[in-house]
Amino acid sequence: MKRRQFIKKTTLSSLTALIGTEIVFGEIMPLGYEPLALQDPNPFKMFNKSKEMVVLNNMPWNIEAKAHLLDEKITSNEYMFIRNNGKIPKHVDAKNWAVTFDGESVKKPKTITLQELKTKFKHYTYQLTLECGGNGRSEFDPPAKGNQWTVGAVSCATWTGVRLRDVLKAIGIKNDAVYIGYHAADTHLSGDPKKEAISRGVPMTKAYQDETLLAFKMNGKDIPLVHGYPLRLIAGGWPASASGKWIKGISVRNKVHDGNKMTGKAYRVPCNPVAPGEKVKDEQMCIIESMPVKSLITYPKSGAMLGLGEKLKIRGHAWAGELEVSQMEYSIDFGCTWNNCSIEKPANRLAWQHFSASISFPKKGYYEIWARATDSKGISQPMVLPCWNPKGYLNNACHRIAIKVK
Ligand SMILES: Nc1nc2c(c(=O)[nH]1)N[C@H]1C(S)=C(S)[C@@H](COP(=O)(O)O)O[C@H]1N2
Ligand SMILES: [Mo]
Repeated sequence: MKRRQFIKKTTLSSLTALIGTEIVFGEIMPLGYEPLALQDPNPFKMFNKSKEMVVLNNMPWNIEAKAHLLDEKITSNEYMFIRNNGKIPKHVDAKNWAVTFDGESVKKPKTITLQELKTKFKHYTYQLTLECGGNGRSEFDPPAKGNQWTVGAVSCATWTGVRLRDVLKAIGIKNDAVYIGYHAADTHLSGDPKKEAISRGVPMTKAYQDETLLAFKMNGKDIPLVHGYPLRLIAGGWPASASGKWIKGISVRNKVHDGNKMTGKAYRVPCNPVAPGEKVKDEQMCIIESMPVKSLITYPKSGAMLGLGEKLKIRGHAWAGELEVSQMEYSIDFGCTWNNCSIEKPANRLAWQHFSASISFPKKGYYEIWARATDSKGISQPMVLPCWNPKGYLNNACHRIAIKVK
């Protein structure tokens, strides 16, 4: 009979370190056995997230914030939502990381190391709003499949990197270039190495904007692994799915990029509005580009109480894709009348803007505060879910909080 194989001493000591205490009887643990303590990862610890964040899915990891957690002017990692389509890359070798530029519209394919990107190109820093196209999906009726995001799949952090435009110029792009598509190091949930978890992109006009970055820093530090370390594409104001994490390649295409999640119903909405629940042919779906105007009350938390005669100072953020927010209003009478909030200018193009207002309430009782932003083209947020679509994208209905005056 073959002897039962026991764990190696070195493996045991690394397991001990991971668990943080002695594994009693560890030497007689079977070879290859993974202790339960390591099979049930604590996502908050693993990703350095606040315990108040809400896990929507663990395969892949999808985690959202609550409105009041997004109160900071610049979102810190602790409160930044996580959206993954596949498995997070396990072995990231930042020292030898490189990006391959290819596709029909590059003059000659070329690979540039991360080190070269950092040393040969000028660095830029911007605050950039990233909102998942599916933020607000939980309100769709009939419901839409996918992560049931409420309001917390949005962030605005500071990103530092090089302009994609500068790098593309150095590579040499043909005149027929139409779109760029990214390729990333995460793996497809099926485990099939030939399939990409996601490979989206943007038209050349967006790729060439000042704020479109190949970023290597978030809030002044290395990007956390789950948010794209060591290199991430950032295309602020567009559905965050265009901002590829763990970038290994950029294809410059002579047609609209057709990578995974660019076609069919993914990140596309009916070109013309349809009735709720209606079936839509793929040919009648259009790619989501700039995100619609939206806002979020981040203080106080819904359910706050105050005494009669006290003034309530509310605050939050508003954003409008590639446009600016030009007006911000609130209502305490279910949308009958609206009052202006004060709204700050964005720190830079594509950054969210901060609003505040001081509110008095006429008598004791229950109130709701509704917030409504208007963009620079005069388009306002709708009060109820607009434009139903099969996959539940672009819900920019007004955010509301409940208040009790005692
Ligand atoms: N490589 C890669 N990039 C990706 C994704 C992904 O699954 N893999 N998800 C996209 C989607 S759908 C969103 S909403 C954002 C989420 O970014 P975050 O997790 O850093 O908040 O990343 C985008 N970039
Ligand atoms: Mo997303």
